[in-house]
Amino acid sequence: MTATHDRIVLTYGTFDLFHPGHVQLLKRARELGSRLVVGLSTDEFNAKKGKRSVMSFDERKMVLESCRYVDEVFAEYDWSQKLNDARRLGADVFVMGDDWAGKFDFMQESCNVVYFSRTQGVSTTQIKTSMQSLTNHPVVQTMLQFS
Ligand code: C2G
Repeated sequence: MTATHDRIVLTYGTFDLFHPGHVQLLKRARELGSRLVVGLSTDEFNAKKGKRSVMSFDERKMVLESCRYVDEVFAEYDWSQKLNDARRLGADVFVMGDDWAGKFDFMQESCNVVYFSRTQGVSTTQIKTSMQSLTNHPVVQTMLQFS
């Protein structure tokens, strides 16, 4: 087993509206090795996932690359690329939040699979909903009419 200080960790996601749940996942993933590589979902792949991100791929990539726990970001464009990515990158550990528990066990063919518990109370969906209720507020509606 590669020592922690040499381990490459791999994870994937959309990371839209970057929030503490994302940070916590990336922090814990990075602690498992010396290098964390992230497959970032392209806008086209998100459409396949039935997701539409607020921020574009380039914007999400810029934010992710600014995160102290992330060493490299590459494009995730399909469900089928993970094993090839792991081999290409020499990944020792594959990490996802446990909303994906069991879904990527096939990755054990190439690396250790770790599912971290999701951070409760925060999600991109919740942020979007809060923003929506703000813009629907009568005071904001009035302000928007005169802006
Ligand atoms: N996450 C978390 N806690 C939250 C929200 C997200 O731990 N409150 C984790 C998710 O479990 C995931 C990562 O943060 O491991 C990124 O979450 P998303 O951007 O929602 O990623 P997703 O759309 O689930 O894409 O091929 C895998 C997909 O690309 C995963």
